[in-house]
Amino acid sequence: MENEGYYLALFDTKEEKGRIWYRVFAFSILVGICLIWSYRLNFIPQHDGEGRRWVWVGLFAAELWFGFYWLFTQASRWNPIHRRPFKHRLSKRHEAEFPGVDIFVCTADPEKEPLPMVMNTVLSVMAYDYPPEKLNVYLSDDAGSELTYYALVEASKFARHWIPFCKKFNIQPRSPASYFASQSNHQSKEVVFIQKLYKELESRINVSVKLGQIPKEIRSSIKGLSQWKSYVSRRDHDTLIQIVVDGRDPKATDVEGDMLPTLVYLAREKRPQYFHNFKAGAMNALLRVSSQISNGQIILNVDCDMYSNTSDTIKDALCFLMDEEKGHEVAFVQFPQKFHNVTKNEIYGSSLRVMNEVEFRGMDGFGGPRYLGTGCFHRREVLCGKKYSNGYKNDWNGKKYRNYEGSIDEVEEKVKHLASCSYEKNTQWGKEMGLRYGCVVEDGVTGLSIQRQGWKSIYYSPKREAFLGVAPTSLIQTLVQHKRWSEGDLEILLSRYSPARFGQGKISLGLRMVYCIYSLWAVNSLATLYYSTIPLLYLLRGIPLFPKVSSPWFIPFAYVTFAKYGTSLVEFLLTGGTILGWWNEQRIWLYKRTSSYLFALVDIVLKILGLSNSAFVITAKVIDEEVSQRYENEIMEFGVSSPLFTIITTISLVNFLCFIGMMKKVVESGSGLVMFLETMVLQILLCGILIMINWPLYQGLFFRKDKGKMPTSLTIKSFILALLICISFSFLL
Ligand SMILES: *[C@@H]1O[C@H](CO)[C@@H](O)[C@H](O)[C@H]1NC(C)=O
Ligand SMILES: CC(=O)N[C@H]1CO[C@H](CO)[C@@H](O)[C@@H]1O
Repeated sequence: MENEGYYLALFDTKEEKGRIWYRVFAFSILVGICLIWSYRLNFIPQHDGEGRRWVWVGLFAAELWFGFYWLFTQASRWNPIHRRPFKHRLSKRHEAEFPGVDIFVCTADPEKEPLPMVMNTVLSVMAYDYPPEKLNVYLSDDAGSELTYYALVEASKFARHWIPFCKKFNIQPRSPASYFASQSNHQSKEVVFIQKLYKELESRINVSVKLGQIPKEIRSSIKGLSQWKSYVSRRDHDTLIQIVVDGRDPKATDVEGDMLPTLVYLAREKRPQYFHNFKAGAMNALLRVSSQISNGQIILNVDCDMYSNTSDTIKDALCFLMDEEKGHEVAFVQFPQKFHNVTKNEIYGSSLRVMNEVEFRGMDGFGGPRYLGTGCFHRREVLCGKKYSNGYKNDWNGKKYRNYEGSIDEVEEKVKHLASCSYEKNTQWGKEMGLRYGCVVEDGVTGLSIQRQGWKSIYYSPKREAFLGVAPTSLIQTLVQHKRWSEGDLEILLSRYSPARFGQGKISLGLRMVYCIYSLWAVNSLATLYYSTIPLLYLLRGIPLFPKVSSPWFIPFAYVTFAKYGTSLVEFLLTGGTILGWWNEQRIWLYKRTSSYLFALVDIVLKILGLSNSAFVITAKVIDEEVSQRYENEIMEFGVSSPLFTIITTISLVNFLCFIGMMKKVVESGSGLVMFLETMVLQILLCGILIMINWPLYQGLFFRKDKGKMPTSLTIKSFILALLICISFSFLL
């Protein structure tokens, strides 16, 4: 019972059980790491035969690095928490004062981001269980494509049937494509009807995409197309804005006569001479334009591939933001980034399982997760630069929403300049207001700068996923995506918001350390590259770099390795993964570290030296049939030539040659065999494990015939490189 004066919170927070045991265990690993360091220090080779001393120092440096990096990863496991919202209490107490919610969907390229997918996302968020007069959906189209606009108009017509259908039968999920995919064959009349409408929508969109234009006979019936008259290219056009559904209009109803959410199409102005700041620029234009149309106090932004899988997510988020006691500290509520198309064993490790279920909970325990750029609810004020102050309270009642007056045309004309290229000149936009510019992971910087102003954030990962997107479906997509992420996160470390800077801002040490996990991804590449090649090359020459089995120093090496990988496996299984999935993830980590992160690091160094300027690459969400087939069968996709591949291939071939060399040694060693095994066992194991890890790569190099195999020219090039490395190493030193 809820009595006056007796306050029941809208959410609760639970600490994870068994934290103490975990801390003891982590401490034991730390002891092991220290022993490894002291082994390296105690046994530095005295005479510098065969460069062994320098190699030794290098190994020490790598182990030192791994040890410190491991410490950062422990910060995220120190204090994990779980959140639980109470929606029924929210509805009971606050139904009348629910705030306006503006939903931003960002798309940038109709070729890489298929229009039906984008429209499914839009439809799924329009169908939220939330008062429609308080719900507003904005589609930002950074390509300024007429076809995207046309698709949105068609989708809005379909929404008139779809939304009442969703509410009447309370169906989940509310993205039509995934709803129909989950239906069996026996369907009611209503489902058949609505599915037919959906198929028509889809085919209309696809026909226009195929034609490359809106069919002539339809053109005249679509409002607002005249705006495209002055359109030159996607990098050169006026602001294009159209209120597709005007939520104020009493005639804008669905087929049951209920109100519809406002729906707005926006393509901000683009000119070649102005830098557009990618998604951050688009979001800031949306923030300004929406403030003049709906001015919702809460902003949800999603990427265009990320549909809503649960219709009451808004209410979940509001529990955290509207809680009378703690809600006023919370700047944003972040939901995990999950994907609907990961296969069982996650061949590209793209479900980000441990990050989502372990590390972000740990961040939450220290004051809040980072902002991921999608699936996140913000307070508008905070996103627009409001600093936290003690005693801050949001007045949920006092705000007007939909505060525009005049006809649609007048409003559109009035807000156009807010999305113009020159608007931000000499303003705080991109600096203190809106999403912050100057970093390829604009979301990371923005979240951090909000936290630095004293705000908290909340991480909530519900059982039934709130948002589902599309994960990369080929190796190159994965590697490119991670190059961007690691590069951006390293930029954060070097920026003025850097988690390494003390003395300003108000975030805890723990949170800074967790941020560093990601910021240091790129730097990890060096130690990994070293560790996965040098010990093998020394194995080739029969020179030991690790303690022998019979030595007591062997124990810390064995313990740390087992404990670390054991924990990693257990974490992976506990968060719902499979053993093979874990194994696949180890491979992806190796590849990411030796290629994506290395390139990111080099790029950053070049940038610091003023020699390069990196660009935002959109990961394509379209894949052809064959690639899709291989993805579903969990066969690794190579297929293209890329320097990222050259490097992993070369390393894997060096590894292979070393393995052959080692086998030769074993065969030739005769009576020295036991001795050889005893002194070299860790290097042999390392070599063997890397061979197993690389197995799918060898298949792609030598055995496969399909189009997804490694291109022959790249294979030859890498083979020559690997041979040169091994030969020069054998002779020169
Ligand atoms: C998405 O929603 C559907 C329907 O509610 C549910 O069955 C499914 O498990 C959800 N997907 C995930 C990955 O949680
Ligand atoms: C875009 C894409 O790759 N979609 C695929 C995601 O995964 C599902 C099932 O695994 C496929 O059916 C989709 O084609």
